Amino acid sequence: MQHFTSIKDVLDLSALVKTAAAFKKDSFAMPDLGKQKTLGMLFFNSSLRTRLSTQKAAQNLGMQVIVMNVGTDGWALETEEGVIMNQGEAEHIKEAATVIGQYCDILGVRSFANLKNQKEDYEEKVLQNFIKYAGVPVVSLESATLHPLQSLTDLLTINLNKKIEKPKVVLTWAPHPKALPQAVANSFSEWMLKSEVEFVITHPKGYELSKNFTEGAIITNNQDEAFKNADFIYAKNWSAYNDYGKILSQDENWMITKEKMALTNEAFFMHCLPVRRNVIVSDDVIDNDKSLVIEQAGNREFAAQAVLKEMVIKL
Ligand code: SN0
Repeated sequence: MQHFTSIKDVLDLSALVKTAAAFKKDSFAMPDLGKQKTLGMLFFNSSLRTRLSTQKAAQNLGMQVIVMNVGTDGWALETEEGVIMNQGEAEHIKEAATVIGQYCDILGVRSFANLKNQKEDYEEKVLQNFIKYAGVPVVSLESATLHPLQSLTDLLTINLNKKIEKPKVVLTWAPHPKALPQAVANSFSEWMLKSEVEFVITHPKGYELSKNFTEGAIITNNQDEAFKNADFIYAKNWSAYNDYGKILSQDENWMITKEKMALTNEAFFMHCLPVRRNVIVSDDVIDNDKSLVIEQAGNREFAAQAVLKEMVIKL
């Protein structure tokens, strides 16, 4: 694996999930694989799980890790070609990425959608510029449109908990006070469509995701209908894709409650975190023993370790 920015970079999905599961059993199985290799991690946005789990994963493989919150500590970066830089941005991404690339062997980048310009976000300008100029393999730590480390974790978590060969997995939109990116939902959909699951997406009208990531999924605006016979409920808020970045509904009837979960086949509850309690999900659901959110977050370490392993052996 050279770069890891979407499921398209994965040659053998089931082998990658198996590697992650093996690291969960023995995370120090390859303590020297990444010896004298450096992982750099750049955060343009906040992070808790991604930052700590990826750092831990790299250290399990014997890598060195350097981390920078570029969004707050770095110079504001210009991404346009040929502009006169007499505004706020102090440094062009061309120099920044090329310089940072000299300090590391693998570079992780987190850069959320700005939710103002659909075309710019979906072109993945920041991520693509790092791939172009850093000169080292790049791993997405959540980009404008995708969050593949999260999705690999989610698939691992589903596989470790499923009771039947082909479980029904439902991605459901849930309300949120802020406009959030589509990245987690896009990515989850893309990964589920390549996995042994029956995959259903449910959301209010207007919250259709980009077809590029959802082609082949069963999509319904009826949440109760979607929940019938579900084995896994994966909740996530996202802002509208077509009416780009807009909040079209805050309908609290879409919150995941005990009553909603009673419609399912005793489904597990999943969310990538951070989660707004009693907005996305009620306390009694997230605190119930069917909630996988803590295990899911724990699995982030092993998913990241599997990806870094594949990247390190290609260096
Ligand atoms: C991010 C998102 O993409 O939705 C990261 C998820 C892993 N979530 C948020 O930004 C939540 C922020 C909030 O205020 O609840």
